[in-house]
Amino acid sequence: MSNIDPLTFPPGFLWGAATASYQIEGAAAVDGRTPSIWDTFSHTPGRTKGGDTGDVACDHYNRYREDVKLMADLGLSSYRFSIAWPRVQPGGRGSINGKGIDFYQRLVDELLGHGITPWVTLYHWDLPQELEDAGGWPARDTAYRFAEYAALVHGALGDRISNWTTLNEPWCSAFLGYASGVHAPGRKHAPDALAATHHLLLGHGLAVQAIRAADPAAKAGITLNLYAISPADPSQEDDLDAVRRIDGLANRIFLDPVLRGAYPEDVRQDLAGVSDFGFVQDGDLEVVSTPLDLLGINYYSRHVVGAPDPDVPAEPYWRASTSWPGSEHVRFHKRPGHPVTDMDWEVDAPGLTETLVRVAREYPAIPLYVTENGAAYVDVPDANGEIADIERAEYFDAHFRACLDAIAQGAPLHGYFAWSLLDNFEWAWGYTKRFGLVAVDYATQTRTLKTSGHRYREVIRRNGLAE
Ligand code: PNW
Repeated sequence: MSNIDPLTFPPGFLWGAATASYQIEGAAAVDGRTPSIWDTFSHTPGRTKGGDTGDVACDHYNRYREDVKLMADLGLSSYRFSIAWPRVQPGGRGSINGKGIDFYQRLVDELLGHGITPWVTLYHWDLPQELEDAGGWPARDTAYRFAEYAALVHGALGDRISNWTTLNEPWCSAFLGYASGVHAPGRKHAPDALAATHHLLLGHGLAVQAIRAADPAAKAGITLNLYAISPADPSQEDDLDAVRRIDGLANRIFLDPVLRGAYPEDVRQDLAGVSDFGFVQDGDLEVVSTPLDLLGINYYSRHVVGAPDPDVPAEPYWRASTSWPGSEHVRFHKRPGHPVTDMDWEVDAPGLTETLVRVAREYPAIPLYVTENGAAYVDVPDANGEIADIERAEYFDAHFRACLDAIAQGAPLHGYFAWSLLDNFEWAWGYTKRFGLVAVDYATQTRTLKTSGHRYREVIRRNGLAE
């Protein structure tokens, strides 16, 4: 895929924006929806910033028409959203809930009516609470329940949707959900995180098979949050080994089983004291590695890691050792003077190029999509109520360039989804972190396109960058 003009994307490049059900929908208890693990978690005191919940969020359930209009104004070619499992199959078992699926029917029709391709994620973290009560992802049965749910949704929407993503970021579901417990369901038992990893991937494979059985032409994939990783000091053996370990737990523990059909041997050894991987049954890895049509990559930042260092300051949760079983002695570093976003994540656009090129070189050929990329910053409206979010606009611009660099180096990148269309419920951070191209005033539910949104519209219009 070589480009004549180095600032132009390949013809047909997909330009999108992404959201997730629990982060935007609200309407948590209407039309038969039952609680998900995120309802339970966010309603448990002390779990989210300020006790924020997704009860109302962006009220997208009631305002989706207005939101689709915003997408059309931006010129999006695609919209990535997720389906709330407890809305369409309350409790995670049994038949489809007509009122719940009807919302997605209306949303999809609205998108298609505006020429926007729906890009569906089946699971963006809102597991029905009943399934968590029955064991959650550490229980093998949840994988079968997920495949059944996938088949139900496909049966209802398969005639109008061709792109299916099974899971969003299983690393977060497994490690933040069951090891460090900073995400729902908030459990803190490292062996469970490994069992959850396997059952998420098994559920993914089973779901792909169910969708393919119903429609051989359906396109199916998974979205992983991948990281560029580098050593604090490349001359130190210990730091290089820390890179190997964190790359193993963040990237390869998902990429290898899904794209190569095996868990990485070194990762299994690192984890020997945590889990014997006894949950892997004969035939599972064939299911997990069911061939895919595409891989979604969510990229935000780089991890810089090294051997333990008593001078390295205390860790924020996503660098906390509890999120990285088997790598407890690794230290995550913050490079002095390096720019960070409001999440305290380092801005590292070359890491996106590196990640895309690495996947293209090291794994079997598969079309790649950036399914999330974006930045939280504190937005300050000016006197006219406009939000001149220059830092976010520059973050996006740098990452568009990183995509072009990856394409120039041969990565088969076919699309890019900005995270996020709207400011929304940022999980454990509640409403305190804003990622939107569109600002949301939660008191009035007023939407305002930010400067980054205006600039994104120009990029989409040109299918490239201005200079
Ligand atoms: C992703 N971490 O979450 C999710 O897919 C989105 O729902 C979310 O809003 C977005 O990125 C921004 O956070 C992540 O701690 C949450 O490493 C936490 C981590 C990574 C991704």
